[in-house]
Amino acid sequence: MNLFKNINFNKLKDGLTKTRDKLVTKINETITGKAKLDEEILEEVEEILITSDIGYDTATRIIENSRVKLKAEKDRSKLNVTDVIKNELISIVESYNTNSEFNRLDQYKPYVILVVGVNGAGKTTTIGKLAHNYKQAGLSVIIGSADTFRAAANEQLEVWSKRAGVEIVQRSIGADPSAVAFDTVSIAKKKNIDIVMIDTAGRLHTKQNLMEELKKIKKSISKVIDYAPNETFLVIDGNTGQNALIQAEKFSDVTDITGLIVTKLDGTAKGGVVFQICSQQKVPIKYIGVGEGIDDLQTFDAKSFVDALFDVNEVA
Ligand SMILES: Nc1nc2c(ncn2[C@@H]2O[C@H](COP(=O)(O)OP(=O)(O)OP(=O)(O)O)[C@@H](O)[C@H]2O)c(=O)[nH]1
Ligand SMILES: [Mg+2]
Repeated sequence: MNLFKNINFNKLKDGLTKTRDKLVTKINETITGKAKLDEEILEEVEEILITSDIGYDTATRIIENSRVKLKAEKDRSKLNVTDVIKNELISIVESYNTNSEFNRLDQYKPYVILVVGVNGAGKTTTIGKLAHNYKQAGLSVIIGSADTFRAAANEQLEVWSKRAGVEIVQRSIGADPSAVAFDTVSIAKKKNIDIVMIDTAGRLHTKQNLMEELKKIKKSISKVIDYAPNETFLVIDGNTGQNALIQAEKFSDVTDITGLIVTKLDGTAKGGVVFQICSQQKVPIKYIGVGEGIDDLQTFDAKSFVDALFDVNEVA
């Protein structure tokens, strides 16, 4: 499912400024003005990659592959060396980030998306942004507030539903989240709505009972429509760095995660974690959040992401 391709290069580039400073600017400083790109420099670059949340294994692999490629080439100019590293980064993201489920929307109506993640990761905001994008793409959308723990959660989702101009289903605080999910999907089925999104309460991946509750929500959805949910998106805060990987693992243990959404890539210097996630998770990153606004959700695309990260020119 890839109904909209929302990539605003300058916005992405702007958002990645801190990560760029940590990663690309340092690499540039290391390789600029060096007469010979020897082993020592490659090791320095490796060090920069490791300390930029790319992770040890992934950084080592990037350098190994770059070394092999550079050996075969005579051109050791700064531009070429940067290109080799860039291409390695792109291929890491691309090889693990195959979007295989295009155009399934015709087959499944409603198409049901469950959104999960730890507290404050950006689930509700992301649902609002997604609702807006789907609506713009001409689809009918309904969102269900299965975060029944806090009164503010309902209000927040309601604000987003108004912004996006989509219907919302909610119940009072303390209601069973599974019941809200059940209701939302039932209404969608009755009204022939295209997309259903279910917002869930933030849950720590270490709290077993809350994690178990996800199974219950999922089960209640499939009682209404046996094929649903079509997707379970895990929302991860880009600031969490290494912990993002643990979250992805733990959530995958209790439910089948079909896609990742990495938020708050604006304003963090830890954006390098995206490469680590791509190389260690079997689940693709679908979207990235680069701001709090309704238009600040972008389709995740390997080449645009790396190009934006390495583009050191002033944003026009
Ligand atoms: N800068 C920035 N802020 C974001 C982004 N996505 C979400 N936020 C902010 O992060 C905060 C938490 O977002 P929510 O959507 O409430 O997160 P949540 O996962 O629903 O939180 P809980 O329901 O409490 O678990 C809000 O202040 C959002 O505006 C993003 O991509 N960039
Ligand atoms: Mg929320």
